[in-house]
Amino acid sequence: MKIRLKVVEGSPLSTEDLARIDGYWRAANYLSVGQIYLMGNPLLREPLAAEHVKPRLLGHWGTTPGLNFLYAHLNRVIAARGQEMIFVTGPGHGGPGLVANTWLEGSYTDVYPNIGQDEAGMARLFKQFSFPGGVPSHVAPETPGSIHEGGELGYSLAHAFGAAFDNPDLVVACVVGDGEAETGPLATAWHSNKFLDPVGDGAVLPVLHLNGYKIANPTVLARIGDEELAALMAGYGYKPYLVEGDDPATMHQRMAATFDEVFDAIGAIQRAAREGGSTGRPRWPMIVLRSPKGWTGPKQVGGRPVEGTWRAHQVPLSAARDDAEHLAALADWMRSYRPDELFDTSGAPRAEVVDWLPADGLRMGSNPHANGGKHPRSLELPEFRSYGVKAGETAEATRVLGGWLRDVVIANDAYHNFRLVGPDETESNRLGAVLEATAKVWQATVEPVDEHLGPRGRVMEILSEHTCQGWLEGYLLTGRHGLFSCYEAFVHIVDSMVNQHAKWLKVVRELPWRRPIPSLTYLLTSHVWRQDHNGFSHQDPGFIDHVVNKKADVIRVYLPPDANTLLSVADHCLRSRDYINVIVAGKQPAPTWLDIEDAALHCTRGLGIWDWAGNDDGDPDVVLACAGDVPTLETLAAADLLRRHLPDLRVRVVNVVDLMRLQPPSEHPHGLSDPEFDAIFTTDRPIIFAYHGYPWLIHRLTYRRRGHDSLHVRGYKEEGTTTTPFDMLVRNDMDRFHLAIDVIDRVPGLARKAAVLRQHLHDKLTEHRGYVRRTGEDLPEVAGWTWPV
Ligand SMILES: Cc1ncc(C[n+]2csc(CCOP(=O)(O)OP(=O)(O)O)c2C)c(N)n1
Ligand SMILES: [Mg+2]
Repeated sequence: MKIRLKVVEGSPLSTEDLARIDGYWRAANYLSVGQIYLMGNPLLREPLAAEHVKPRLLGHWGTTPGLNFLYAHLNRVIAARGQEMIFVTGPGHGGPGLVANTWLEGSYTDVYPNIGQDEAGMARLFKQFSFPGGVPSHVAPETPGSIHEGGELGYSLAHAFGAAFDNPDLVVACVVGDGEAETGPLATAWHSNKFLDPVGDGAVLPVLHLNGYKIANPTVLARIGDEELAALMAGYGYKPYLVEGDDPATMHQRMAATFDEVFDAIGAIQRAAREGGSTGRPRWPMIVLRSPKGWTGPKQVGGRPVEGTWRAHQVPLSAARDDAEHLAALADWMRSYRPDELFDTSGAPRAEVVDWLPADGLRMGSNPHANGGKHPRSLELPEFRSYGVKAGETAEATRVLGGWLRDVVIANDAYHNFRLVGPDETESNRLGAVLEATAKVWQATVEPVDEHLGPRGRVMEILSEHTCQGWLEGYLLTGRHGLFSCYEAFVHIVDSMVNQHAKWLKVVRELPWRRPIPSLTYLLTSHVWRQDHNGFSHQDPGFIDHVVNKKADVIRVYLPPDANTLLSVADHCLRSRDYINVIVAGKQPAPTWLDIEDAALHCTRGLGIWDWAGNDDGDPDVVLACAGDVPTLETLAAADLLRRHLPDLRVRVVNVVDLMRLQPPSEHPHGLSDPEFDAIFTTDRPIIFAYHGYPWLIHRLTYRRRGHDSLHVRGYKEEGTTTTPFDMLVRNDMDRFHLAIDVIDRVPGLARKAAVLRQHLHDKLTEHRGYVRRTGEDLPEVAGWTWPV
């Protein structure tokens, strides 16, 4: 079978419709160019002069006319069908286009009343763009209707699908840049169609914007020929359409005809699944829009072709302020849109340009889905205390959490507002209990050997951390809730996406019109200390270091030491909004230190003295601090050793759940005050801190504390391999024997007194090394150690 890009014939637009849509498109283009270049004379009512042109010309023209073209035609679809739709702009550098469209439709003025639909408003609209104190050049949080900045390319399609899940009435139109399509995250996001349920989910309409170029190069997809491109898209499971050309009138007819057919097709797929009981994976449509980069802009500048080439990417007439020829070309270019036909004497868009746009509730710039969700509701969270484990019992923390999450799924089943995402690790991470209540979504073929797969469900698994992250972000940005469970080492794959989401969250805090969204919560498990059968490649606790670089207002890091504290932390995180929560917790059998009430109290404090584990009587000789489940166990084992062998030594044990408590309150909203910190950690006693991750982070967080000079941190020093759990600790000097030696070395006067014990501890390490190499197991006294009751 020869696969082709389908071209739809037809001229559905009447002469009037054509004039309206073209007028609207010209207006959007005019306003886009105005934003890039002008700081005065917005309607060109006087001859364009150098002082009207911004001194720094910043922005991207090339992608913008194509975006405007699509926005105009989607408006036609929305108005004709009453279709709920949002617009995801992959090439987010086309910011002026989305600002122009939302201004034309009125959404912009709704949220920024000072940017009115008149000449003064237009002047401000132009000047503020890429201008100090103004708005960014991308489709940033400041842009109404946006859930996707598009600054870092690659995430549009995953975001679009995330927004469409559980929104059955919504269509997410997603423009994918042909350069963007070369990125790994975008390339794999096409597969999202195997996870979209035509019954319970909405639709995504991908439009591959094949303008042929990136910044200075052609794009791969523009140079492989239509046949290969069609085969690629068909291979991804889509039915590809082509809209190609550069003559505006012809292109308007083609686009309208194609959208008519494509939206009919989307409706037919949904009806067949929802009413006709059709099952099986639908072949959703996608569109290739092949139009010139910088369409309708200057054809040539300085004798070189610009329109339809990579030279149109940014600012084609870059010397418009200083060069008379560029200035004249800019004036000609802007006048080519015939602004007098588009704007009335007050500067408002003329009625015929905008009177056909969608009604208030359906404008893409003010669609509630893109601002906190249409029906946002908090999760129903079952009482986590009922899932607690008795103190002293051994439990697998994530398995305990899984039981609670199963019931979170059940409690919210009716609201379709909770999803768990992960790269095929739900069961490996011991959260499998959720599958008692729901399926793993899978629209592709199911074989008898498969378990728990179904066309719809709450669990989303694809071996692409990028796609998981993108889906979840899209889901959260449209007001729903979720959890990303991931191996600790591999969550680094989405470092960059986290950066972008953190930036988004920082900026929305300054935008009063943006509604809060549920937090992005990670459960990082299968962590560095327990990679018993995977070894070094799977050992990397650095994600915490990465996220703490972000704005403190946005970041929360939790290291619950046992199953009960994990329950409490997870409950807290799923209630929170506008944060990125990182929870690191183990999945291996481990002791439960606190009963559920104490766990809840401890988590509320964020860190605290475990008086039952120490004997300091208010005046410690040494503080043993710990953060993380494995470091906590080692610290308690060290405390036990010291108390048995050095009964006169006064030991204080401090456990840290909320890492950001270590920072001063001036740096993080969770920061402990200095007097509290000093009271707990002392200002002058040695602090031996066993930390889950790279030890330097603890220094970074505490460097201003008075007791910092006495702080000695043990953690992961990049010494990893496939070995026993305890050997991992020994290799990184964080085992109980090293911790006890650290105490002996640092408490003044102890070295001499405890010399024999020190020697004994060293001997233990020697014994350990021999034993693990001989037997492949940890010393029974180590593996079998429990807290003495
Ligand atoms: C991940 C990433 N890498 C590089 C860039 C720098 N960059 C900005 S725009 C662009 C070209 C984009 O081309 P395309 O997606 O085709 O967009 P359009 O042609 O519509 O401008 C590049 C490489 C980026 N923004 N993000
Ligand atoms: Mg391109």
